[in-house]
Amino acid sequence: MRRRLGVLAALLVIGAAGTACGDDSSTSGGSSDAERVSIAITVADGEVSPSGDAVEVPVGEEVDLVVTADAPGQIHVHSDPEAELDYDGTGEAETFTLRIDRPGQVEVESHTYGTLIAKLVVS
Ligand SMILES: [Cu+2]
Repeated sequence: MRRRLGVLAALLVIGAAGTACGDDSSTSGGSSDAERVSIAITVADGEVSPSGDAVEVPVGEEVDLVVTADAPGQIHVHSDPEAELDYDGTGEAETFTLRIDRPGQVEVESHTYGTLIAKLVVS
């Protein structure tokens, strides 16, 4: 599936190059100005929010999980490789930065409370 997309993309690139032959002024690929995704996660009195929201995340871009909790715990990110984020739960915001290099769906769970916090839709 991904390989076929890759071939398609390569064909499109060849087609584009044919029309702009010899013109190398287009330095493409700068996606650094993309809006950074930040997900605020709150844990209070054993309740975790959000609970299962789908969040669109660009592939390969950094994502901040900003955790504010009233007790220590752990967030589990079902990425590949997985990430286990231990937060201190001091009531102060704690920021964890992720980057997911592969398209797909990544679940962010609270293993402390057994809930789904968010689903990252990476594309
Ligand atoms: Cu998990």
